[in-house]
Parts: sequence; structure tokens; C-alpha cells
Amino acid sequence: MSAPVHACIGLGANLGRPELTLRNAAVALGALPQSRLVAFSRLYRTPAWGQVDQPDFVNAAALVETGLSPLELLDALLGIEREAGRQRDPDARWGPRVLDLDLLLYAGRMIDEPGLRVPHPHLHERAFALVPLAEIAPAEPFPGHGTVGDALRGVDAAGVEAIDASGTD
Ligand code: PH2
Ligand code: MG
Ligand code: MG
Repeated sequence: MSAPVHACIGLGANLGRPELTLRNAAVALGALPQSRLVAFSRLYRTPAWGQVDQPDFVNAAALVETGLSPLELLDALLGIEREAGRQRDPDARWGPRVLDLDLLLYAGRMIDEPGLRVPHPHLHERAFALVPLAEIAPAEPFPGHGTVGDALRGVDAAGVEAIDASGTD
């Protein structure tokens, strides 16, 4: 295993039982091989971005310390999505989903490989991803944008609200 690095993962869902699905996904992230879940954000209710005619999302972020390579980690994330019942519709790029796990940042690196671009190409413009991530990892380097906290100052976070932890879905 290579030396462990920090990876940031964005979680989102707006079909089924999103809050339960995200909590289960946090457990699955903690069980990844060669990895440790360092922090998990609160859950946030967020207005749909990109394709707005769909239900609100529940979003969260995870900080993981991992010895997996970026592509190994991506593969593991897709496995967790499948376990949650995600069925990929290639025509519905920004459509509703049971669970979406995006590799947002990896060790402050820029990666451009088939099927994987890191930092996530839309991270700098998405309050639904930056607000939860800044809660747990504000100082994480975000190539091209300084840190996560710096990038958060460039987005409009209106409508991104933490969900009361005492509630259930
Ligand atoms: N994911 C998308 C498209 N739009 N909007 C919100 N609020 N949250 C998401 O996770 C999300 C989205 C595609 O992955
Ligand atoms: Mg996504
Ligand atoms: Mg995705």
C-alpha cells in the first residue's frame, strides 16, 4: 500500500430514502480497504443544481485517509453506489439518483484519466458540495482554487441547509 493520503468524497441522493442511504454510505466508506473515515459532515438539504425539475437532494461530504489509488478508490465508490441500488442511465447526466458518490479531491493532486477528473470539474461552482466539505475539511488543498474554504467564498450557498440531526427520513 502506498502512503495514505486524504481524499474528499461528495455524497448525494434524491430518490428512495436519501438520509438513510447516506448514513449507510458513510458506514461503507469507513469499511473501505486500506482506508479510514476521518470525518463525515452533517446532512444538508439542497435545491437541485443543473437540472432543476427534480426533487431536492440530500448531500454530505466525507474525508477519508486512504492507501487506495485514485482509480481504485473510484472503483470502490461505484461499488457502493451499485450496492445501494444505483442504476446508471447514460442519458440522465444530472438526473435523480438513489446514491451518487463523487471523488472531489485526492491528495491535492490534479488527475485527468479516462473516467476520472480530479478535482471534480464542477466542485468550485457547487455550493451543495462545498458547504458540507468545508464543514469537515476547510483547509484541504483544492488545486486552482486555494483551499476548500477559499472556494466556498466564491459560491452562493443560499438554500443549502443542514438537516436537524434529531429528525428521521
Ligand atoms: N448532483 C447532480 C446534479 N445536481 N444537485 C444537488 N443539489 N445535489 C447533487 O448531489 C446533485 C445536484 C449530479 O451528480
Ligand atoms: Mg455527482
Ligand atoms: Mg457521480
